[in-house]
Amino acid sequence: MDITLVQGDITKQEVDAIVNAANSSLMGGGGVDGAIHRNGGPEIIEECRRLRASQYGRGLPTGEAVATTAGRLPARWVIHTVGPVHSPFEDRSELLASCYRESLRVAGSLGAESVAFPAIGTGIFGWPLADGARVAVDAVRASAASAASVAEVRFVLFEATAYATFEAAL
Ligand code: AR6
Repeated sequence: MDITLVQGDITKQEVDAIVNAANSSLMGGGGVDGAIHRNGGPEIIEECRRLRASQYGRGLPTGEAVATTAGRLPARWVIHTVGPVHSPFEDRSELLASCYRESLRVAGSLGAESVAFPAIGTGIFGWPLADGARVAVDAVRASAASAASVAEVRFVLFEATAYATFEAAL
C-alpha cells in the first residue's frame, strides 16, 4: 500500500473512495462534511437518511464507518466516519485510529483501490494536528492487511501547516 500526501480539497480527488469526517447524525455539518454534501449534491444526504432509518436510528457510533454513493463527486463512494471530539482529560486516540481502520475495512469490502482521507478530528473536533497526524499514519500503516484491494491511501490536507505536519509524521 502506497501512502501519499497532497495539499488540496478532498472533494476534487479522483480516487475510488473519499472519507468524510462526519458526525453521528450523518445529516451533514461544517468543514469537510459541509464541502462533501455541497459539492456532491443531494443524493448523498438521501442515502444517509436511508441509512439512519434502516441501521443507525441512534446515529453512527464514534469510530465506525459506512459508505454511500459519492453523488456528483469524481469518487465512486463516500465513506462516512465519526471522529472523537478531542479531550484534554482522556486519551481518545484509539477511537480516532478506529476511524481510519474501519474506513479502510469498508473500502476493502467495496473493492476500492484508492482511498483519500482528510485529517479526521483536526478541525471542529479540536485535535492538535501533530496528534491527529501521528494517529492517522500509524493506523493506516497497521490496517494495510485488512484492505487488500487498496493500493493507495492519499492524505488530503487542506492547509500548508497540515501538509507539513503529516509529512513529518510519515
Ligand atoms: N478537503 C480536505 N480537508 C478539508 C476540507 C476539504 N474540502 N475542508 C476542511 N478540511 P473538520 P472534524 C480539513 O472540521 O474535526 C463537521 O461539522 C480541516 O482543515 O472537517 O473531524 C462534522 O459534521 C481539518 O484539518 O472535521 C462534524 O460535526 C480537517 O479537514 C465535525 O465537523 C478536519 O476538519 C467533525 O470535525
